[in-house]
Amino acid sequence: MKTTAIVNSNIALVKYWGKRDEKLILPNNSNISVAYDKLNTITTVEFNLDYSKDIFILDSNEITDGPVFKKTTEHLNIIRQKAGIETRAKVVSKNNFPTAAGLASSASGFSALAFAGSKAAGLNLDQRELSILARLSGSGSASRSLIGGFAEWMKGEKADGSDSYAIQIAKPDYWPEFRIIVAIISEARKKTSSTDGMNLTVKTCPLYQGWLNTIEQDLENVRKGIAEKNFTLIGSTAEFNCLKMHATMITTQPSLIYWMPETLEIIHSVLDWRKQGLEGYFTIDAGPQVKIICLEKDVEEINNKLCSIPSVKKTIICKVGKEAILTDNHLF
Ligand code: 2P0
Repeated sequence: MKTTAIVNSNIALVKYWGKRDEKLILPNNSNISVAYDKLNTITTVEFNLDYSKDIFILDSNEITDGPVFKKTTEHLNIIRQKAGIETRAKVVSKNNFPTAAGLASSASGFSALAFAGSKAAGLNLDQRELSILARLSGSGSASRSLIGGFAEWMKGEKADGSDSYAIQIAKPDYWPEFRIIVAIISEARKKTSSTDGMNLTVKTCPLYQGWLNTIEQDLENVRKGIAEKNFTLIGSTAEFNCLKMHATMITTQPSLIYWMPETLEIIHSVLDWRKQGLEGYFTIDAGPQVKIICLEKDVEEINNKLCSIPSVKKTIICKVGKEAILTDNHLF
């Protein structure tokens, strides 16, 4: 009854921002991501009659209350119900990158919980069922993280969410030259969670409908860009999509400004470098970090330039990551 999963985090090229169903975590729009090979969560889950309550240890700290604890126990309840057991669990989880700082820790974290938890409970779910379970954990982007490679989370049409799950649209080794550079400028936790932020945007942002109106075009461009390995099409679409999402965040009431001055400094630098012929495109999630996508031929030059910006604390150069795996290297 003890299982350990390793799941890569992911970065969206077409973002998920807003839900059509808050309880089932169903998105207003389909979205496409690529897995990071170097950012991951490792999670061990054990169901054991010796435990009188669920225990959750994240990055060496025991969590006993708050939204993350609530989501974790609720997710364990879903797994218990599916497996027909009532046993309590111990969950130990570690991220190899800063938690809740805009690097999609909830995506890999809840995905790893779904994968390790369902196996530990004796369930043998296929990829579609796992993607749905990961989404129900309370983090929509978790549905994409198990998949690896390039993944599309289809918004689906059904009220019960049975057609809302992620599929792989290109394998991890499909595009060996594809790179994502993560520039870390702050390791502070964000002030407004994605869940709260996107709900506020849907309720109060006057530009939100405009965001939804242009999504299909962005999805089409990114799918085409992947199929044809047209990097310019993917990069320019992803950058534009990110700016549109942030436009809705900024015009939410009260305003959600995830950028810091250093974020803008990198944005301007990437735009300048591109004018000089260095092809990188930025994308930013619900946090201050900037991720730059580029091809192998330019990665060293872009990374050197990034590292020469004083506010960049460190960079992590990633290739396209693989699907989730199970391991016998348990955390306890
Ligand atoms: C994404 N983000 O597509 C977008 C871009 C953040 C900005 O998915 O409410 O933690 O738990 O479903 O999955 C982060 O949102 O939010 C996210 P919930 P989640 O990657």
